Amino acid sequence: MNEVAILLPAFNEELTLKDTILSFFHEVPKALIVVIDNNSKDKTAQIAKETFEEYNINGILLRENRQGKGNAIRYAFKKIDAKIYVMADADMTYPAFQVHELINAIKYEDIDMCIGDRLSNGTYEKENTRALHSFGNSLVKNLVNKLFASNINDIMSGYRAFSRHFVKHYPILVEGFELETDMSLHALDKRFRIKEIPIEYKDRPDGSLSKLNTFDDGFKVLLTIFRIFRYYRPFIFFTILSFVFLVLCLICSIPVFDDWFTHKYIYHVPLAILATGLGLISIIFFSLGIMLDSISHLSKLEFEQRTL
Ligand SMILES: Nc1nc2c(ncn2[C@@H]2O[C@H](COP(=O)(O)OP(=O)(O)O)[C@@H](O)[C@H]2O)c(=O)[nH]1
Ligand SMILES: [Mg+2]
Repeated sequence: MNEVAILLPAFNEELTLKDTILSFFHEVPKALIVVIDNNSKDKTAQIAKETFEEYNINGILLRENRQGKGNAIRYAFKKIDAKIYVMADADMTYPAFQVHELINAIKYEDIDMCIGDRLSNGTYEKENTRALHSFGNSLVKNLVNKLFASNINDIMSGYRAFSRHFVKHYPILVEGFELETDMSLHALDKRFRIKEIPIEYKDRPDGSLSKLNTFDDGFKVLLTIFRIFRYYRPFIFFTILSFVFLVLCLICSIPVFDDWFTHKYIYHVPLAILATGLGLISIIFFSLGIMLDSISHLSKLEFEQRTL
């Protein structure tokens, strides 16, 4: 089995793929380097093959038809056997020279997921000019840290190392760029051992474009927040909904109660019916919260037993 596999998802990265492969090859010559191509329209696949041949690199080119980084990594996680996995971008933004720090955390400290943290030493803010992107990042980060009582700096970093244990027990259900957040959530929720190491981040070289669209992904951030609550904290989510409907119910019932106490008769019949409906919805949401909370508890229990 390979000691280390370096996974490079690549979608139209002809400008930077070769340099990225070589930079990692230079640091860890024995590692298996895996490029996962996803219907690239440029020479990405060809460049991967040629670079492997030219430098006699222990490399594999995987192809995944379903578009998205999540799909690409999912395929690689299933297909590739290694003791330690590293994931990085194929765009020369992450420092290959720091890969040893990530690998050593997995190897010697029994860490399951080591995150290369772009935010702690300020290089990301300096290099990355997309302000909205940083805003979305910190919104989700703060929420996650509150909900999981954790202290992760860079929840969306694409530079990480994983233990085999993590890789083989991580069901990837996301298709695209939600991947990194999902990894962090899964690791926190299932209480894997996490460590962060500050890394240097460089913006893409001129001419190379990010595959991330700020507007689309801003919307995805909102979806992510919604999903976090729904899947990981259903009790809070449904209790909040239940509370909203309870408040509406109480507001609608004020005139109804007023009628009853002053006239011993109810004149606001439609309002009384509305209040009843709102009250029932509130109860339904609350019950749902309790039920889904039990289900999420059971799934955690089952996961713990399965991964003992
Ligand atoms: N296989 C595959 N890789 C992708 C896809 N989208 C992005 N990537 C790769 O994932 C990495 C991260 O994407 P990037 O555009 O750099 O995102 P950013 O670092 O957040 O700006 C890069 O190496 C991309 O080539 C995709 O649909 N399929
Ligand atoms: Mg990138």
